[in-house]
Amino acid sequence: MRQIVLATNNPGKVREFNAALTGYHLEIVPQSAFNVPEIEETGLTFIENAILKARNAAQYTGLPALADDSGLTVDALHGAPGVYSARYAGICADDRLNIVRLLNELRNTPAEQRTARFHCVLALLQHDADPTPLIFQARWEGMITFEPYGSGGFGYDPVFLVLDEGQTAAELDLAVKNRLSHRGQALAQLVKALGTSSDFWNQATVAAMQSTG
Ligand code: ITT
Repeated sequence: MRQIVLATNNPGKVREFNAALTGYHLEIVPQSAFNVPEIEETGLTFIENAILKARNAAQYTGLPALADDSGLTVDALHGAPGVYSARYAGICADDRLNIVRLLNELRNTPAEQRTARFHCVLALLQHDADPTPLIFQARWEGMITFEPYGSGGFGYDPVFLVLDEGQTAAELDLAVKNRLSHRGQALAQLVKALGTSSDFWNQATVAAMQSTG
């Protein structure tokens, strides 16, 4: 089993990674198992923040690290909340308060103008000084509803209407969400790339041997 530290403190993401990556000879260990300290997300792009988080976890654990930086962009809000999705209602915000703010910002926006999408960037670093991180990104189109529906998922899922399904992301089974979602699609790219790249693992092994002396 190849061990990778998952550089997230979001239990919703951990659930989705575990479900999507079972059966691939990867042992995905959340960074909480190593007490990795949280790093400030100072980037202006999902890519910068994903690399910051993966590098932090790789540095702390000496393991290859995978990070997910993701968020929602809403056309009527000129792309907000974007990279600030997790803290849209303030630094101490939770999912419920973020949704309250989003629905409030959109209170005068009619149904047809409520187009939005989730973005996911995955960054996989072999070690903390890896100059060639593997980056995978995907998006998932939808519309913002006028009120929340469903109790699954996390974040903005209860207000993210998936048009083809006629349901919000919070009403979908985890397996269905993982097949369609921004994260599921980015993970599928990652699995495909790792399946064809023994090089990644060879370099990660060398880096781990060097860091343990
Ligand atoms: P980590 O940085 O520890 O991974 P985080 O929640 O702070 O956790 P981000 O900075 O990437 O992660 O913020 C992503 C936010 O975007 C997340 O908190 C949700 O509000 C939203 N989001 C991302 N993916 C989502 C999904 O699949 N469903 C609903 N909301 C999602």
